[in-house]
Amino acid sequence: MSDPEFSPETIEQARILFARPAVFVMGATSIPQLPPTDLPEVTFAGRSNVGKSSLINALVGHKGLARASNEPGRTREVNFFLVNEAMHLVDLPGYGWAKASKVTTRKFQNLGRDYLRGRPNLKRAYLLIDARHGLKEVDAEPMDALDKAAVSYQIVLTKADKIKPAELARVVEATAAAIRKRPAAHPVVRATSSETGLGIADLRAEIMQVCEITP
Ligand SMILES: Nc1nc2c(ncn2[C@@H]2O[C@H](COP(=O)(O)OP(=O)(O)OP(=O)(O)O)[C@@H](O)[C@H]2O)c(=O)[nH]1
Ligand SMILES: [Mg+2]
Repeated sequence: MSDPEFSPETIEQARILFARPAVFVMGATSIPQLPPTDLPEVTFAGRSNVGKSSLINALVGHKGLARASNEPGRTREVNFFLVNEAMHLVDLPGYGWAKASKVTTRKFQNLGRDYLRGRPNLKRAYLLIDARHGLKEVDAEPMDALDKAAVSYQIVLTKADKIKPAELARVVEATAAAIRKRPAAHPVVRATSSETGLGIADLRAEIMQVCEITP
């Protein structure tokens, strides 16, 4: 089902944009290593294992681009992927990774937090939430930080294929209600599945627009 907010033309332009080769640029383990801020970028943040890397792969139609894995804590760097030489998709390490040592977890989380606060070219942060679980306490901290830093963010529900459509609709609604008073949160909650492709075409169109890419 397509989102009425994007015309068929926009959806098609975005499909073509994301069909162009996407390349891995670099993985930064510290703030000074981050690439220059001359291109627009969007980033994907969220709990470990929520499906950040898989979503990037679904967007660019390339299963092996961002490394995804069942083992939480797979992504340990701030990874930059260049699309059409025009914008970056940024894969962040996950938070709430229980298996890692406290020190390691802190290091990734601080890196993610510093990245989110320090990128003037960051057009939007997508905060990924597992559709089966909805918002959890662990998600409040990043939302507080994004609200405080006035970084525009939007909730994307992942793994929507794992629940029934009626349940998905309920989670979308409950999530939208829960973020209503958050100043930096975009009111629209998107539902996606990297497995079935649900919501991916609309997300491509939105990213194309927020990055102001013109065909
Ligand atoms: N069924 C289903 N499984 C998914 C979906 N997205 C991701 N997964 C699975 O969830 C697991 C975690 O996915 P990743 O993309 O590695 O998650 P991540 O958020 O990048 O995890 P970290 O890098 O550890 O923070 C993998 O086994 C994926 O195959 C989805 O839309 N549907
Ligand atoms: Mg990952």
